[in-house]
Amino acid sequence: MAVERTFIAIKPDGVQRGLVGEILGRFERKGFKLIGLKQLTPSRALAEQHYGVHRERPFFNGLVDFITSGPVVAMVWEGDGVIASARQLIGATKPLEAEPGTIRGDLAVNIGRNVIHGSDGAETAQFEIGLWFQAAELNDWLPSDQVWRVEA
Ligand code: D4T
Repeated sequence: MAVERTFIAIKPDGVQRGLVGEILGRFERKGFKLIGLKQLTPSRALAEQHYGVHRERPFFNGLVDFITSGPVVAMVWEGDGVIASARQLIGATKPLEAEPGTIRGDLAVNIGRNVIHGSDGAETAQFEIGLWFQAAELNDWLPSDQVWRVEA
């Protein structure tokens, strides 16, 4: 399994509800490596680019209004198969259909307030990391316990 990077964002509802530590902890406990982390209130331009694929959808304006309404915690996580694994940790887009044990399954109800975003594929991850982070904001570091970790 290749080492990948993915973009994860805790949306304004997750920040307002005090879920940042809970969500970060799930990624840490899973064993992924935090490469970049910052809090920002996204500009409308950033949000419209991020959700560009949904531009024609009826929920687009509401989605952009929401994601720009307050602080978002933006992150880059690295690890074996992290893109698909993060989507599993996050759970289905509709929180009522998300499995218990997933972030949305445990912590959300409404599709318009589903707490967290995660890149849905390798190309999207590359695009979103570049959109939200400068290269200098990402830290390539070696965990001190790396020596006993196994290759997948
Ligand atoms: P994000 O992109 O936020 O991680 O969500 P998903 O990848 O799980 O789902 P998505 O791209 O299909 O939807 C993006 C974003 O739009 C909101 N949404 C979606 C909404 O408010 N109403 C809708 O009908 C849909 C399909 C929720 C997530």
